[in-house]
Amino acid sequence: GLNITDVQGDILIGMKKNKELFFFFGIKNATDFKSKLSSDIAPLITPTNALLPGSTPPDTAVNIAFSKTGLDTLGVTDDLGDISFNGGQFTDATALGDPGTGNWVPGFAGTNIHGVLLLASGTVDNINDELASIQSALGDSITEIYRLQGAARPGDQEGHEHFGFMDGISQPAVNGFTPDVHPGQMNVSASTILLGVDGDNTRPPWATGGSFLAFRQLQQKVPEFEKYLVDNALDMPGLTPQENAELLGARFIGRWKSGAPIDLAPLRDDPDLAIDVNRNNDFTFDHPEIPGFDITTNQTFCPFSAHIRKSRPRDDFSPDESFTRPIMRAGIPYGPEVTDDEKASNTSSSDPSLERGLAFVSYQSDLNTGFRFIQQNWVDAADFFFGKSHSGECPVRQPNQPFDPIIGRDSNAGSVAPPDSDRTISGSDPLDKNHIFTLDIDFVVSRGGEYFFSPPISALTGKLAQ
Ligand code: N7H
Repeated sequence: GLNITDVQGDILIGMKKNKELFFFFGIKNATDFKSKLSSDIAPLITPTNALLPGSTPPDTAVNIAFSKTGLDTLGVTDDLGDISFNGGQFTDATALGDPGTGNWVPGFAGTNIHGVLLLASGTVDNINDELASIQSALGDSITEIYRLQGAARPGDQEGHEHFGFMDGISQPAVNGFTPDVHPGQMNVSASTILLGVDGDNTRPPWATGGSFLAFRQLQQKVPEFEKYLVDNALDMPGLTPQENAELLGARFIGRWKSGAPIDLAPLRDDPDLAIDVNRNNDFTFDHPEIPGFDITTNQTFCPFSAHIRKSRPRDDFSPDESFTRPIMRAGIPYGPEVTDDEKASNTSSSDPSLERGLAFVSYQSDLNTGFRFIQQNWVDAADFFFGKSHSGECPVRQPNQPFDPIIGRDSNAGSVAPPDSDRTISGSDPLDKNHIFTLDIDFVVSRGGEYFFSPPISALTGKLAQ
């Protein structure tokens, strides 16, 4: 079985607090750091079992993870078996579809970040207290490079990301860990998330139970997104203009703001469906109940380009999702609510203190088959799904092939076609699948990030402290 007492808490279950701080640091003195890591930090790290229902979670949950240059600095040079981790995210920017690194937060540019502390609590005060005691323990052995404060959105928007959509609904069920599996959840081997388990003998033994953490700071242009939906509202008879704008947004994501999947509620939101865990994930994009329904051409329920379909194609790999790319998502929104001025001008403020978005976190045992694969080969790839181009079987990118309108970029990945700066998609209009939407603005802007290894807790007093 899995030794979950040794697995950091954020990986399988998530620290799930209202506030979460990401504190990125460089290691200045490896010898001092190692000794403090073992004596002072390791005891603070929150294991999975402490977050299970029925246990009393700490006021502030703490996790820690290291970049490749961080492990190198500690003298830990074992190959963990992940090329993307070894290269770091900065060199990966173009491959991920970022238009260069000009928009990157300076701290992420390069390979200076050695590690990240993740602190989660109900209040920022708790987090700051915990951070202060960690910093006083580590003293001059580390230096702060950057910090990002995440927070759940207020009031009834709690759990919703900044565009207004409920997040965190669909997560893989990990065999041997997830207690009750809900219909539609992807069943995966623990080895897709954790290193060294379920027959994976390709990693150093000390890394068993660890996981790679992909961090991305993804800015969201909320007023611009809202305006785009209004300006390009659909034309479904019987719906108000407002409902037609909402419908377009739902078809961009694949779920309504409530979380109800459009594959089951194609025309109108269904709040009861949204909160019913036995139904809100129980769909495949196929509709055998409808005579003649063809999953390879029919987009009336869910467009091929919808964010949740691009990132988890379900029965598009029919019949059994055999080609799965599971990731555990553990992100949190950051930044304030949209201000009245921004609303009135339909424009995001350039004031850095008003930047908002998603502090994206995903865990996987191999970045190149997890986050990176999804972003590069599915989300950014206009010619995915295979054979589902709208304009015929065309190896060259056509202007109407489907990007993910939320996070898709033309990185030219796996495609023979040149990158296209005007993102154009079709399939989003249920009345006319050839209706082309020109996404003349990026609703999500990458501010960069880094790849980390979240080690098993035993390594903090063992391998990493030696
Ligand atoms: Fe996505 N959003 O609000 O638009 N995402 N995501 N994501 N995402 C999901 O089903 C969003 C991003 C996945 O199993 C939902 O839990 C935003 C990246 C995957 O059916 C919503 C951003 C990557 C799923 C959003 C963003 C993914 C998923 C529905 C960036 C990976 C599960 C809630 C700012 C490369 C799919 C849910 C499934 C769901 C949003 C980023 C992947 C609402 C705003 C970078 C695998």
